[in-house]
Amino acid sequence: MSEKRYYQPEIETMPTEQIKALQSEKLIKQVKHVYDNVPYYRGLMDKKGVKPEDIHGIEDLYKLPFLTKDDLRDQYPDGLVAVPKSECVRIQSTSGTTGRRVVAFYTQKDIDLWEECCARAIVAVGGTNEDVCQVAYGYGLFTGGPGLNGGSHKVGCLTLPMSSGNTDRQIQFMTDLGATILCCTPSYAAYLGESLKEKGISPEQNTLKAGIFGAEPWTEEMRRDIEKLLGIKAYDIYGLTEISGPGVSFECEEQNGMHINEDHFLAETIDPDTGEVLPEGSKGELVFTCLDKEAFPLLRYRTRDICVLKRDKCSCGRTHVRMCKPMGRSDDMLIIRGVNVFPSQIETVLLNEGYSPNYKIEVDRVNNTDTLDVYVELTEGQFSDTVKAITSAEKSLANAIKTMLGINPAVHLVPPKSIARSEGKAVRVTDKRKLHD
Ligand code: DLL
Repeated sequence: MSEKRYYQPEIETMPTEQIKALQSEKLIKQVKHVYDNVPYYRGLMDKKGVKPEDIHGIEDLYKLPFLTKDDLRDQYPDGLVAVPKSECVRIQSTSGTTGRRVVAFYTQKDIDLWEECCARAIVAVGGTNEDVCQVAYGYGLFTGGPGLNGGSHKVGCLTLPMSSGNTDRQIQFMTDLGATILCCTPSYAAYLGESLKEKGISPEQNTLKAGIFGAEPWTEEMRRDIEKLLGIKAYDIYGLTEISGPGVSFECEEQNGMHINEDHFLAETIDPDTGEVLPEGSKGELVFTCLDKEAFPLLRYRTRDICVLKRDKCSCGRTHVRMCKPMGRSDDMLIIRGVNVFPSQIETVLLNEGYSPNYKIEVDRVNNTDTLDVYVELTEGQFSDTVKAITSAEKSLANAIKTMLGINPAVHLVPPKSIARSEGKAVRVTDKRKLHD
């Protein structure tokens, strides 16, 4: 891209000292807002002996207590909401089961700021009102579709709200309406690329120029594959429901780390074991404080994503700190086909269905699609069944897991004592995908 483009140039290129001053000013107000309106967080602050008056700027951030996903589950559905319900206009929610879901609330202003973050990401890949933006992230509770849809409107692109799946229709609309920017998960982008190839549509024949891909880990190799398959530049975008959704950070033309929208989200990295704040440049767990959010203003939220922050100058001209691709998680959450999965959810189903807790989970990526295999040991009593009975038991267990997770596993019932026992902690999950470099 020759000409440098920003959606909000004065903010995106603001000198670091100025951003920090802005963050301090917002933090002081936000802590007071949360303390006054969220009894649960007020309780955490009181327990730690910290009052809003103790926060004079971002240098005091470390005094505030952390929030974790457990706090969010504990306060399900609305214990962390900081404004009257009458001021909320939307909820979004994480993938996962009812008990595990996190419900995020938004005021109209929250939605506007979130969409602006997505608009910054679209403009960063060269998007203008001349573009046709095909949004193939899921719509509904998932933040991917609604977030990029809103960003695309703000930029003035012609928006194709395709949602995920139905590949033939995606290809038809992409071709007939001349889509230039594609937004979806990287695995779906790769799948779409393969499907185009099968239909004999070459990368030169499609109208796409850029893609905005995120919501799951992907490698540099996968980026190169997608770029080749679709004949585009493929950009990363990061975010999480708890903090708003996609657009917490996004890649610029340098494709070298994602700029965090620092005017809205204050980022730290911490040691996941001790909670100690690490200097920028060290690998640690990413923690976010929402500086502007009204309805669901999480302070020091532990994302469990492990990554490195870097503040060296970026030649795109943006000054906001960059994060590397997440390098893993400090909990056991897996992201399979875009769905957040905890191994304990699978264990719950097995036990409910009368199986032993001797199982193993294998995740892989075949032809750019995630696979989930669950191996479950039968007891001596269960094993005397016929092959027909076992096959039907596998099917019904697969259905039960699908109901819990929303994704289809391959279930393999295996003979008693055939799954290796571990001497220490059970190692139940093998993730064969190479998800980061
Ligand atoms: O995945 C929001 C999103 C939608 C981001 C569309 C980008 C594009 P959740 O479902 O709440 O929200 O999942 C959040 O997904 O904590 C990371 O572990 C992971 N994740 C998100 N983006 C990336 C990425 C959306 N670019 C969780 N690379 C986060 C690696 C990502 N992991």
